[in-house]
Amino acid sequence: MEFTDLLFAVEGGVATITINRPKALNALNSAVMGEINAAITQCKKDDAIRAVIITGAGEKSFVAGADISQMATLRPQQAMAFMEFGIETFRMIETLPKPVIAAVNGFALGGGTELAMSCDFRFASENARFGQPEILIGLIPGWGGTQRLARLIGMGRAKELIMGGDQVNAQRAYEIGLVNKVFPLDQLLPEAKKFAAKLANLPGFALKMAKDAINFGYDLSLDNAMRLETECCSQCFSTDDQKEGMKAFLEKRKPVFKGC
Ligand code: CO8
Repeated sequence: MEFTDLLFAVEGGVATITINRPKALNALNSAVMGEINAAITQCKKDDAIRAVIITGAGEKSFVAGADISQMATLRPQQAMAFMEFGIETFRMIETLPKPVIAAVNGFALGGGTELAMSCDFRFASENARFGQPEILIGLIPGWGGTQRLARLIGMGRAKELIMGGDQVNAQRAYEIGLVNKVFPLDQLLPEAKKFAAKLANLPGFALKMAKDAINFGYDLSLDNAMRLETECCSQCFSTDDQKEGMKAFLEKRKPVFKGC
């Protein structure tokens, strides 16, 4: 696939999507959002892709937010259309039937934090900074930030970031559960790739079921969520990988998973 503002590479079952507008600190305009949407669609369609990494070009920024120069003159209906497309695209990432890692290499502000939160895992470089500074430009988050941030770090801390507009560094983001791991910048992508390669070789259907049970069970009652877990877990028994995993355990050997 040909992209203008993204780099898209697939190696060893892992797709790496690099947002590539470093002069604008990888800010997301509608063209970039369209390309992210297309790249995620490709990741969904291609069975050879079993894990995805999303990162930003350069050493300074993952994504510095939605493109303010594009947003400045939007009328409410245009703003709503831009928001709805972003919501749809980030939801595609969140519900992609494959694991997605955000490798956050610097600023992840506004739409950058929102993009990272739509991924399953957030790995951050030591120079990463997170925040929802929309309030400082007379807005609130519009790509899911009010909801995903509160779910990830709790209402009180989410309100502090969203209503106060403060940023947090990588270490603080780790402490409040916003990121999974922190690495020196030069180790970030290698570590993300190592983890993605590990995921790419795990039973793919079971990974999808785990993701579905967590994502779709989260807002259900405990009883209904347990029911969903039962369904997701029982479906794993229809796969070759489940048979192979258990057989290999009993035969005291390493399993060879096929991803089905
Ligand atoms: N949009 C457009 N351009 C940007 C953005 C952005 N979000 N962020 C940085 N840039 C551009 C700058 O304008 C500058 O361009 P130029 O060189 O042409 O002047 C270039 O990137 C470099 O930026 P700085 O010179 O400002 O670099 P600094 O190191 O001094 O500062 C910061 C870096 C702190 C990241 C600073 O650039 C900044 O504060 N950026 C804006 C961060 C922000 O407010 N993000 C939130 C945006 S709103 C949002 O994401 C809402 C999402 C939901 C939207 C719904 C849509 C309708």
